[in-house]
Parts: sequence; C-alpha cells; structure tokens
Amino acid sequence: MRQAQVTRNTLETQITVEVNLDGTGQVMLDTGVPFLDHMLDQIARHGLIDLKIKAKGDLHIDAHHTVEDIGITLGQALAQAYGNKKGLRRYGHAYVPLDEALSRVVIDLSGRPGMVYHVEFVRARIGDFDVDLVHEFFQGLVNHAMMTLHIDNLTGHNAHHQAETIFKAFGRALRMAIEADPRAADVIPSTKGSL
Ligand SMILES: [Mn+2]
Repeated sequence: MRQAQVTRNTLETQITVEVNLDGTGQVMLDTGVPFLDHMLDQIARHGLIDLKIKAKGDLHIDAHHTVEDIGITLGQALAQAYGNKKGLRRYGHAYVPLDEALSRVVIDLSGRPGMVYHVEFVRARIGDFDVDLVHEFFQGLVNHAMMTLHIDNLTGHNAHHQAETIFKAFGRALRMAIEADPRAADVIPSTKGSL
C-alpha cells in the first residue's frame, strides 16, 4: 500500500497530510487558504493521488507559514509513500496549457533536494494569495520529498492561469514518476543501486 500519514506541529502551524499514491484524485482539503486548496486539488486530480490535508496556521499574520509548511508536510508524506522507489519510473515530465498559459514541470525522484524555478508572475497577487508562496510551497516540498524539480512557466498573461498550469503539470509529472514500470518491477532505477 503506497500510503502515508504525517502530522507536523509547530508553534506556527498544525498540519496533517494523508496521501494515497494509488488513488483516483479524491480530496478533502481544509487549509484555510482557498486558493491553495484549489491548487492542491489540481495535484491530486492530475496526479491521480488521494489527498487529505487539514491545516491550522497563523493566518492572522499571513499565509506564508501555512503554505510553506503544507509543502514540507506533503513532501514528507510523499517520500514515505514512495519509499525506496523500487519498480518506479523515477522520472516524470509534463507540459500543461490553460488557454494562453503554458508550463513545463520535470521531476526526478533523485533522493537529492533541488529546485530550478523559472516563473515570472504577471501580478503579485491572485485574489489575496501572494504569488511568492508558490515558490515557498514547492521549495518546502522538494526539500522533504528529496526530489529534483524543474518548473518553467513558458508563457501566460493571467496569474491564476500561470499558477494552475504549474500545479497541474506538477501533478501529471508526479503521476509519471511514481508510476510502476512493468519492465523493471524489482529494480531500483539507478546504477548506484539506491535512490
Ligand atoms: Mn482555476
């Protein structure tokens, strides 16, 4: 069963994440940050993973701690759920458009945290959501999922569309990377023998 549940409590946030990598895209999201819920829904739907996230954060300050810590906790849950990565494809990539916007996301479940992020949002805010938090979310996730992640927003004139293509492409790329490779069922996909 490729499932995990992680609870992470600090003075700033209290977060529980449940993930099922072999799900169907079902979600129960209650983060207190509606735009983030909308984006997490994209990861689940396009990643075909079930995702339950409950977060209580210091939103009276702003959404920064909550969004970053959800990234961290989701990263921990993903790492636990995919385990030693035996039999997985390891690499995943996706291009996703939404009208005028287009993003490319490439994942390597390398065991090493690293992110290359080329995104210039056309606006600083989507509603009251600070677009800088997209970077904070993925940096937190990458650090704890121990993956290499390249995110490129290639074009877009609407910040909501830009963000949505990034999260959808991340879901699609993740789906590919965590998918079982039937030709290599008992193989850890590295010449090192571990990832
Ligand atoms: Mn939308």
